[in-house]
Amino acid sequence: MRILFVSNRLPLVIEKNGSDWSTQRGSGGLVTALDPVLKRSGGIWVGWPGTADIEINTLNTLLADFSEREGYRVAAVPLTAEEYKHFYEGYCNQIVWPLFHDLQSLCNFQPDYWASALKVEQKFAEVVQRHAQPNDLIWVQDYQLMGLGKALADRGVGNKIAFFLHIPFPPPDIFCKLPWRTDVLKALLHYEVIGLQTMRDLRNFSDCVNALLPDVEQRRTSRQSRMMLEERCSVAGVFPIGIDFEEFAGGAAEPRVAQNAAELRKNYPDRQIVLGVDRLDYTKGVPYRLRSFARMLERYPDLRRKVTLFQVVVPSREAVPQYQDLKAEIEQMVAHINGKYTEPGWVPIHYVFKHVDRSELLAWYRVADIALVTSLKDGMNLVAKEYCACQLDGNGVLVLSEFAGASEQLGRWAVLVNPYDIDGVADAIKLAALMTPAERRSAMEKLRTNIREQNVYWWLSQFLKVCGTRVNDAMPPPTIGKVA
Ligand code: GDG
Repeated sequence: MRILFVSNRLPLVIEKNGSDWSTQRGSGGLVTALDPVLKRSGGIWVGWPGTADIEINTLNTLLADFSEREGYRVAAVPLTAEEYKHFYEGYCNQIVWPLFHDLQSLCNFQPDYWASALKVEQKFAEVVQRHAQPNDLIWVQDYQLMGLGKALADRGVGNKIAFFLHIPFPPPDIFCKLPWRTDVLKALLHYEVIGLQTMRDLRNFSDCVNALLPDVEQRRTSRQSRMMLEERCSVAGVFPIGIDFEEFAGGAAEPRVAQNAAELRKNYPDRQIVLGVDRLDYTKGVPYRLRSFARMLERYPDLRRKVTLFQVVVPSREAVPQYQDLKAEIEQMVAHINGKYTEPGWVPIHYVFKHVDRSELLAWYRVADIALVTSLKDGMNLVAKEYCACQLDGNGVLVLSEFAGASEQLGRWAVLVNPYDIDGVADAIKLAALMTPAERRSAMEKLRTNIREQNVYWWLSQFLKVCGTRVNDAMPPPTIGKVA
């Protein structure tokens, strides 16, 4: 069975240097995970190419070159500048994203955005239909395309169609704020398989279906719910996404990364490095984290000069006004805290606002004594898993938000926090900083074992099994094994 992946963005970045265009492979766990499956199954990836400013023939040539180089086909869904604005910036990022992260006060429920979403779904459906072969599994990714399954069914596409939601699914009292709640829920039930990250999300989804679609008959087991409406049946299940553990652990062991890590360590002698790595996004809880860090310095003066927070914020969605405000807020807070606490030879917060290259990121993961993952809500949070994978010496401590999906899997061995509890997070940083080497190593070993076993290939195989694909045909061999 061939897989046809659909995501909002294609797995590539198109760049212009002077008058020349080029493509680079996109980064991130999803691309790493899906890439070998696509190559093996001769699959195809459908999505928006990431820019509206390119002439169609140039785009087609670029995509053909990319396909040749990567070993699988990609097909573009071109969007106009207005569609980008109303669908992507509007419907996706000013409605669904904040609402599904329980932040309904940040939503902008513009009716035009919904109209645009319906139009864009039709555009995606048209391209998918053009490229789908009769036996393809069509696998749609993430919140931007919740309605695509219905758009495909309406066109008579008879393939098996599955969906995976990377972000949380909200509880009914929040989901019901969505003006198009019933349409979205009914549309989701056109997927045969609906993948969710955690039990929390499955429970919320199932409760929303109960509340809004009482005619749907549900049969629940602990990790799945079979939902039947008229002649259709969908299976909603829990599939926590993993990372390519070996790739991160192996990358962290590379000589260049090891040297980089040793140099970083030399710059922070006798000091614990506390690391935060986040996309610029209000869901990641960076301002609360900074407040907690400052509170820790205030309450525990003995820890001053002994800890330094290295905070990376990666630019993201900067056209959306709330993201611009967030950037300004973070910068003001960093300046304020540093202004208040800096002493000769010690600056409390090192702040970086850029995309750091992979080897630098791995060096930070490897060297950091504590990782602070304090999202207000998160589907999973891959940074938490990547950090542990790169902890080759096993000395690091993971401080993890109880509202990140990762906490369901990793919470037993992390220092769990409520990210809104400023005193609680301040105390958790202190607790982490004072943990003994034996305590740290014992917890980190268990974290790493879990993340290695439930890696991204495990995630794929669990999902494909429920879809009824011949897993071994679509999958690369599992990479569970010895690591450094
Ligand atoms: C969504 C859900 C869910 C970050 N900074 C740099 C960099 N990164 C990479 C990390 C990691 C990825 O970005 C971020 O992944 P997260 O999972 O933390 O968050 P989202 O982007 O919000 O992802 C989330 C995920 O989908 C998967 O299902 O876990 O809950 O919100 O891979 O490594 N990479 C490099 N430089 C950086 O500066 N190279």
